[in-house]
Amino acid sequence: MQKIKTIWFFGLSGSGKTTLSTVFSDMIDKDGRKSFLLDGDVIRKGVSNNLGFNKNDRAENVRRIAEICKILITVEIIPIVAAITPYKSNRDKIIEILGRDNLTLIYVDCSLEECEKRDPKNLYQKARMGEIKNFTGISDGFETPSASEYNFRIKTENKSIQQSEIELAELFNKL
Ligand code: GGZ
Repeated sequence: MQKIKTIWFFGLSGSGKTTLSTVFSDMIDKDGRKSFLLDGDVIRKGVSNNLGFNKNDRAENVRRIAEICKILITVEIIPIVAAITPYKSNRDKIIEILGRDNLTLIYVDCSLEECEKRDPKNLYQKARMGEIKNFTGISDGFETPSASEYNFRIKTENKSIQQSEIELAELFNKL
């Protein structure tokens, strides 16, 4: 991996973004380079703690993350993002901010059914009961990307974390 690019993992809640982005960040660090992980869930507890989950707030959240990536790149730290980034307009915005050539978009592909089965934080269950509003996949949309919208797709359904790690290692070597 020569040029410093942002690596942006996107997909449904529970698809595996946090797990894969953490593994990827470790691979970069073991390679002797510096990375910084920006996880939507964490960002929303600080930088974006005044934002909710309506369309405008999601757009603003994604914009802020992209701007942080831009700053990290100036100090030669590889930004690794894990954020749902649900709409095409969100993906277009990060391309506008960072530039297509400075960005590797990785779609973490897992069906809603499987994500809901995993439900590690019981968020889907709460969303089904109406306790969480605008929940992606349940009461808010996720626009499935066309192939031209991402550089790589990792399917996590029916796969162990170890299998996905092997795919990530292959991907790492291509970057
Ligand atoms: C989606 C929600 C919601 C709603 C709370 N919709 O899987 P998680 O728990 O750990 O990560 C999700 C995170 C979503 O933040 P992002 O910054 O990735 O979203 S976006 O890119 O759309 O701005 C989820 C949790 O917050 N969460 N409420 N209503 N996810």
